[in-house]
Amino acid sequence: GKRMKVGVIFGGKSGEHEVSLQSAKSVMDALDPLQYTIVPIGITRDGRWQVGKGAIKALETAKVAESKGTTQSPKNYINSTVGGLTPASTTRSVDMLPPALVNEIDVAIPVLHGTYGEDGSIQGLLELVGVPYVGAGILASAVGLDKIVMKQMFAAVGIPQVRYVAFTRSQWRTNPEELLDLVERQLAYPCFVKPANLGSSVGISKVKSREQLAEAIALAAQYDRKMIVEQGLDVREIEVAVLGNDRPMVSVAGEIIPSNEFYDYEAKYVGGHSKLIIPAELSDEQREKVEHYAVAAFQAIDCSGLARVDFFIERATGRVLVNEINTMPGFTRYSMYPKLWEASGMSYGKLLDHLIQLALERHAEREQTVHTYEKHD
Ligand code: G1L
Repeated sequence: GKRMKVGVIFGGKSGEHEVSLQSAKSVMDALDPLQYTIVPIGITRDGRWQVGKGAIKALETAKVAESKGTTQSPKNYINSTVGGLTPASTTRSVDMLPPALVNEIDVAIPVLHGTYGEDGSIQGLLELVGVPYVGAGILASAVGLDKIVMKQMFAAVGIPQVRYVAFTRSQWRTNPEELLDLVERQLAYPCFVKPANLGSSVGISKVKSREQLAEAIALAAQYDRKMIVEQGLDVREIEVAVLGNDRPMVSVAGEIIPSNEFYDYEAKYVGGHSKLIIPAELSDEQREKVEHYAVAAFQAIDCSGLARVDFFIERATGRVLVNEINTMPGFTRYSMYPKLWEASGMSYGKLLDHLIQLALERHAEREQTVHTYEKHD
């Protein structure tokens, strides 16, 4: 048959531009050229679309030019803006999208971090233009990026989690002392302070006193409107990969042995020396709980395609707690998610085949839904 045209969307404005490029390259390298024609679709740091062969080069050289202090505009860009950097009149229309995205591709693979990639924005755009895409939809993407809403969804279906206190920047500013009292009533030191949103670990602190707590909240408040303080526990960190739509499969579990005091930004994205142990050593009972709660978490946020579900196992009690669900996990060949499937017998290339199939199935399922209302007689 004819080769399927796969648009790989990558880059974007947020902090993890490089991570996106690395994952996108991994994906494009692994897609079987006999089955797929790849259409690279880049978003530059300043929010312009960059389509076709030159896209990856242009995004890389744009960085070099930037650091030299020159603003070199790439040759084949389509002058539209994803962010709010140019006047709305020139940017906020659907016909400013790259024609390839709308007319050419059969399926899209969004490989984007943060603001555009995993908060549901790019998914919304793809829904609007009617292009099937890999991974979670708008709702699950948005919920998966908001730690507070995520925890509320998990709590609603009885998934065990660590104790936490959630609040807004404005609550903090209005009465800091009252908030510190509240946290100290609910939790014990050490605890973790985190912005509710960010996909990465920026603005996260581990605190051991009221003074540190206040400082950490002030820091987190710079990164988000909403924040969370979580009970620190002595835990093992276990992760599993979930793959599917309505009847998702769960991979073997992996364990992360962190290199630093906690799994921070450095360890997570800049190489780091955290070790992965696959399969993780778990009791049968723990393994069953991990598998059960992984699917429960996936379904609680109405996820589709894929997600990595991260667990804590409390050393003192052996209790299994869900930490978070990540709808856009690291996705190079060496990332936990693909490695977990590799260990479960599915190669990186086959995993991509599977994800593309799931994208098409989800799209077909959506098209079966009636979107109009007619009076029945
Ligand atoms: F290929 C998938 F499944 F669609 C896919 C694409 C991208 C899975 C995971 C990711 N991950 C990311 O894009 C990232 C948030 C790690 C930035 Cl590279």
